[in-house]
Parts: sequence; C-alpha cells; structure tokens
Amino acid sequence: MQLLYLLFQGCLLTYTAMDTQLVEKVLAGDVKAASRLMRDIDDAAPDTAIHLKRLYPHTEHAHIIGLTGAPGAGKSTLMDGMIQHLRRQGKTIGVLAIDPTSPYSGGAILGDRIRMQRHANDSAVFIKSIATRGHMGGLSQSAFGITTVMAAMGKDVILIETVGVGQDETDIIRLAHTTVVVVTPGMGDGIQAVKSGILETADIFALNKSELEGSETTLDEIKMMLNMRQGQKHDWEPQVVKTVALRGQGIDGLLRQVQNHWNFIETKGLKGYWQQKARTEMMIHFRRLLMERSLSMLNPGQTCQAMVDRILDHEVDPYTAAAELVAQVLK
Ligand SMILES: Nc1nc2c(ncn2[C@@H]2O[C@H](COP(=O)(O)OP(=O)(O)O)[C@@H](O)[C@H]2O)c(=O)[nH]1
Ligand SMILES: [Mg+2]
Repeated sequence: MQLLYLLFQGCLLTYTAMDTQLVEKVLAGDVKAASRLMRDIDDAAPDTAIHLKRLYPHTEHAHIIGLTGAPGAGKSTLMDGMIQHLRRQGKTIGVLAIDPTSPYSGGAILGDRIRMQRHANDSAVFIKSIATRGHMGGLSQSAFGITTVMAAMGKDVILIETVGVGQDETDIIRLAHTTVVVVTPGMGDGIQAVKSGILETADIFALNKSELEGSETTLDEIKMMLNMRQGQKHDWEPQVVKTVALRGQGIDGLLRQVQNHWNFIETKGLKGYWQQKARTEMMIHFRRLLMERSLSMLNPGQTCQAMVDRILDHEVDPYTAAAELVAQVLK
C-alpha cells in the first residue's frame, strides 16, 4: 500500500515537473514545445487546459488582428505584406490560418504555403494552419488555445485569417482586438457584409484589388453603409483603406489604421469591449465543459441508446427525448 502511494506520488511529481517544463519552454519561445502543445490543442487532447490556464496570464501584450472576407479576396496576400512590414518594425508574429481545406478555397493551402515560404526560415514568424474539416464545433476552442500559446511565446502580433462563416468563425472574429474585413470591388461585398452582420464586427475595411474597375463605387457603398450605422458615442469609427496587396500597395496605410485602433482601445479602455471578449472566451469553455460533463454523466452508450429505441418505438419524438436527457443531467 505504502509502495503504491509512493509510486503515485512519484508519478504526480514527474507529471507536474513535465507540466512546468512545457509551460516554461513555451514562455521562453521554444518552437518545438509550442508546436506540440498546439497540435494537442487542435486534436482536442485531454489536459491541454492545464497548460493553457498557466499560459493565459502571459498573453495580454499581444495584439490579435483578424482578417476576414470571402475566399479569394486577398487575405493571405495582404497578410503576407503585413508580415513583411511588421518584421521591418522589429515585431514578432504568429499567424493562424483557418479553413485551408474549405472546398471554396481549394488549393489555397498550397498557395498560402508558397506565399508564406519566404517567412519559413524567419524564427520570428510562427505559422500554423488549422482545418475546419473534422472539427465538431471545436474550431473556436482550437483557435483560442493556439492564439494563447502564440501570445505566451511572446509574439507581439497575431494574425488570424478566416472566411468568417458560421458561429465558430464569428466567435474567432470576436477574439481579435482588431478586425479587418477584406472586400473587393464590384462583388456586392458591401451588401454581403450587411447581411452577414459582419459590419458590426469590422473595425477596418480593406478594399483590396482596388486597382480594378468599380473600386470607387464600392468605396462609396461602404462609406454610405457606415454613415447609416447607428454609431454609439465615443465608439471607434470604422475606417476604409484601399489596398493592392499583389503589389504591396496600401499595406502601410492599413497597418497605420490597425495601430490607431489598438491605441484607441488601449487608451479608452473600452470596458464593454473587453467584457465582450472575456464573455465570448468564457462561454466557449462553458459550452465545452457543460457538454463534456453532461455526456459523461449520461453514460451515452446506454442511456442514449435506450432513448433512441424509444424514438423508434414512437414512444417519444426526438425533441421530447432531448429535453428528457437534459432534465436527467440537470436533476
Ligand atoms: N488584381 C489583384 N489580385 C490580387 C490582389 N491581391 C491578391 N490578389 C490575387 O487574388 C487571388 C486570391 O488571393 P489570396 O490572398 O489567396 O486570397 P484569400 O483566399 O482571401 O486568402 C490570388 O490569385 C492573388 O494573387 C490585388 O490587389 N489585385
Ligand atoms: Mg487565404
């Protein structure tokens, strides 16, 4: 018995030591340790929360910038230009690319890789791609965890690229301090933005491919939309910046606005803004924990099967069945 106890203590000590080591390595910017943890987070491996809890207090300095917009709008190309500029300013950067396997952007991951290749040997730039495919509502958890690790590694700026479709991606956009919505001329993007509610989340519009015909019309359209917006007093006024990412034009102007926005939210200390970010993050973990614990309490194999049988026997409908399961868990 004593031996067992000692063994247990030994394991616990070893585990705690490993745990501390990993956290310390990530905090020291160790790429290998950080990559491993990110992979575990993306695989939804158990116990990553233990590390993330300890990394979280070391993440406040990082400026998280989200780039969202339709596939092909030029997000990756813009990001590439932003990385170059930010590197010249001496900033270290984390990049999170979401949705590379989306059927809409087929082949984009290859393009992204080639484009980003020149940063591959730059240790100050850390690039991570995660696929939406295979994620069962866990995409935002992955994204939140990975950005936490990047920030804890000491990265000054974290760029997130996402097409911004679906609840998970909307949450990810809320995770960013500054959201850049990338639109292109003549695609009715402005209208799309209003429809998808993206207008509310946009801090800056990048009108990319602005060398193309119709860019002035699109610019007017966006400005008109912004004028119609019922802005709250003291709130940030969303800005519009014209870019030609392919030629590296307008990137400095875009980054200036990004910096202005960061200064704005820092100096104004917008309480509501930080509250929303904290709430989004907390609720994501709340949903996950609630789901995990509920399922473990339910003994899904037996209880759920019994309920399925009752549905098949026309004893209950799926709505009633689900409500009964919830009632069982909350009992
Ligand atoms: N004409 C034009 N094409 C661009 C511009 N920026 C990017 N592109 C092209 O648009 C395509 C999609 O760009 P990409 O950055 O992969 O878009 P993403 O899907 O939003 O990441 C690529 O062929 C780019 O070369 C631009 O300013 N003007
Ligand atoms: Mg892309």
